[in-house]
Amino acid sequence: MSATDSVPETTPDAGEVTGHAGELAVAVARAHGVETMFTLSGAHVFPMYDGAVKADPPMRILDVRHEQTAAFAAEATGKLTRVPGLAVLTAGPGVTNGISAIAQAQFAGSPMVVVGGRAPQNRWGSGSLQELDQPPIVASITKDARTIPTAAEVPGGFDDAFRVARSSHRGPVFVDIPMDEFFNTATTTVPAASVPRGVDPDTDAIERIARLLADAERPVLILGTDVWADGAEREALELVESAGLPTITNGMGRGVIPGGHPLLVTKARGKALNTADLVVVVGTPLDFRLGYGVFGGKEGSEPARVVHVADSLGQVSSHATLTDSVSGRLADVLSGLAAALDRLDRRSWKAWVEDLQATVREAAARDAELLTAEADPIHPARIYGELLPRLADDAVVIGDGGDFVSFAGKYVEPQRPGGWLDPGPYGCLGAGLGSAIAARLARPSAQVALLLGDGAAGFSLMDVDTLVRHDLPVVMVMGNNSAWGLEKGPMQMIYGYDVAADLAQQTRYDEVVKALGGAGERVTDPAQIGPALDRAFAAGAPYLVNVITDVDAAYPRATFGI
Ligand SMILES: Cc1ncc(C[n+]2csc(CCOP(=O)(O)OP(=O)(O)O)c2C)c(N)n1
Ligand SMILES: [Mg+2]
Repeated sequence: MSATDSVPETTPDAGEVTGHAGELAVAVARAHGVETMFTLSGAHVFPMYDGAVKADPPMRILDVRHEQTAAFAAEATGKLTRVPGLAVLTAGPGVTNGISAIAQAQFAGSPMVVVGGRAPQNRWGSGSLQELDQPPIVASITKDARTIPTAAEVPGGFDDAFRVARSSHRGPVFVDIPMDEFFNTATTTVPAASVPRGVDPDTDAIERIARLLADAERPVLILGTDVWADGAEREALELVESAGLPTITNGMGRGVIPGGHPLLVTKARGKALNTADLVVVVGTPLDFRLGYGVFGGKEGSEPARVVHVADSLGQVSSHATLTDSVSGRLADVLSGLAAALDRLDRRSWKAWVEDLQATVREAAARDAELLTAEADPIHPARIYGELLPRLADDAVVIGDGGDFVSFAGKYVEPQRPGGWLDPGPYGCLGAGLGSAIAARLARPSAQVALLLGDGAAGFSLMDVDTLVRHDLPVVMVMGNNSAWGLEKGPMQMIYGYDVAADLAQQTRYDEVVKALGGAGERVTDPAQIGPALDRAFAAGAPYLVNVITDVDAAYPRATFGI
């Protein structure tokens, strides 16, 4: 885990400084723990570059080939390091190109600050280049979006932006600075950077929820992204182990309970959620990924009681029928629940846990068949059969694709939290290269494996150029079924035919990566996947393993997210 995972709660007040707005902005970002700005050049934001170059030590400038990559890299940095990522986007099209990633950060609760260039104030209304009023455009997909009107207000405005982005519930903040003021100089103070501590949870509610757990016969705990984002991963594991609670993880909650742990029952998810009598959901919304918060009631059981635990009041579900809820610092909620449960007499969950464990074993045996499939064309699951044994405990695994990434969600059970990046509930294709760039920087010595659908790759593959220019080795593993598979299957199901779902056959994306200065190969024989992955991990360069897969091996999907 990188040094940026631990940020001091406050940094000393840097005192009075004189500089142009870019220098002031960089000083504030650095005080908040930012190490890199992700950007694509535009004159409106030159002062940020000058500020980065002249800082002591200089701040890293990571320049990309599409602003979506800069913004996705900032989002992924926020997810991985829990320090807001910083994207610097030039005025107008630079900002609008970053919008999907900003929306994704809002949906996923990822802390990030996006700095936009802005046409000069002294010409506003005269039609200068890219004169776009940006805050109203991004207001609905950010926690805050505003123009900082003068250089002297930059330190305060930036500090606010970082504090808002990293306070619960986390998310993106947008600021822009008119060009004339960006180049202007001011003498001002750079405030001490403080990390918001979150809200104290209601201890009565914790006692009530502990009582519900103690009385439950078939409880299930679900741990989501905010368990990691809120720094509650240790307390979560302690609660699970001290109480013996069967647990399912999703999003960045994956790895909080390590893969193979006897209480991790994600592989028995259907049985667990269909027949539980109490489901306690922590740090993730009750959205389509969790059946909108309706559990139990199957196989002759009663509907389950549902408890929602969130990092902040606004995150507590308003649509689901909740038996109880609590909001606030998740570490305090989880340690409070462990302590309260310890004091209570509770039913034994032994038979329930053993039942789920038996289901996990059956599912694992079924998985093993596909993971070792010899099928020709290759079944996408076989790729994971080869990848899993090659992943180290601290690997960062990133998914950008449809069905191919759904298979990853099924088979990859990380050993540690903070190493799994999926797009989250916004589900935007194209985050792949930006996320991989961020992961390589945030975890310099870890494996970074980017799982790419052939369709998804089209959104960001040009940023292999960025990997090459900045010497960032990443292993890209492509499930190439020559189609938008996740759309082809459902369209067939609904209409009996499909259109707009096929891509060119077996495109040599590996040759594209080579042309950009990386390396790669195509694989058509299942026995060659493993050796190809070994070469990729040993390459020390951006490397694409382009595995040609069976388009008919669709992911067996129970929900389409509607
Ligand atoms: C930006 C964006 N456009 C379109 C979609 C709709 N979509 C979801 S999955 C998918 C297919 C992805 O194809 P590919 O990456 O090749 O993965 P496969 O399903 O074939 O494994 C599409 C088009 C989306 N989620 N995001
Ligand atoms: Mg595909």
